[in-house]
Amino acid sequence: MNSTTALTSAASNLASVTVSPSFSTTTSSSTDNLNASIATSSPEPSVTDEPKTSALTSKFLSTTSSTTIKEPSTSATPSIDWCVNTTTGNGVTNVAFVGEIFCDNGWVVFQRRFDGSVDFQLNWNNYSNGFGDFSGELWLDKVNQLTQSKECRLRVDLVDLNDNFYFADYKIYFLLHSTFSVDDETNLFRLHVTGYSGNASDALVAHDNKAFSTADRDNDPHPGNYATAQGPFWFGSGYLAALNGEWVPDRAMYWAGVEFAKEATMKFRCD
Ligand SMILES: [Ca+2]
Repeated sequence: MNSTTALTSAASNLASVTVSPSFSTTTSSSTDNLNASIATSSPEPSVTDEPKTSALTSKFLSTTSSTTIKEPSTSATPSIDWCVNTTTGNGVTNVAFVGEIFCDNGWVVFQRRFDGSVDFQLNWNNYSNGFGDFSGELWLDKVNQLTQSKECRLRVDLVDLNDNFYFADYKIYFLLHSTFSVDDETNLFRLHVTGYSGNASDALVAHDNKAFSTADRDNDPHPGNYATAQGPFWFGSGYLAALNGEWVPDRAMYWAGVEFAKEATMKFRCD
């Protein structure tokens, strides 16, 4: 095979596995809930917001108020990251078809735990709708919608009990093929992740292509339900990570190789 043939073949293979956008053609109950929440939430600070939103507003006021918010098109543009509307890639921004998201240096944060102030042992509908708040611990819904239309990568940051920092970055793949996505609710928020690098461990290799389970929704192939004791996560017949466990001081978040973490952040970026 000469080089031209090889390139042609490689391009053909890439095309054959390209994920086609699906969020725009999918309507689910969670999408309806999202639309409902969008209708009642404003991207602009409001003094009438409830306390936790006020804290959020206060913390990020300097970022959001100095930023000219551009409304992105509802049709995704492959070269624009979801956090492009913040001048620094930090703080709260608005994505037209899902509402507010929280950006950390260009990454969309969808799970963050550091003090146990939010109960993560919650049910399916809680995870489907999201919970917590941008200034504290949170679980963001919308991940399936944001990761269906672009090439996205995942990063997990962990701090263990001795203050050692670990990360797992899922980004290495042929060309720009996506290394992270989450299916929609009808497909049980199934996780797709590959391309590990980092100093933690490739714990999520055991969770790739697994459905999400909660205590009230057992979607794992295990005879029991791992989510009952380990907290909601993408479980298979075994597990190497469980980052949404019930908060027992110092033991809420498990990651093979790190063992227990006291802080965890899961975030993604799409290009
Ligand atoms: Ca099961």
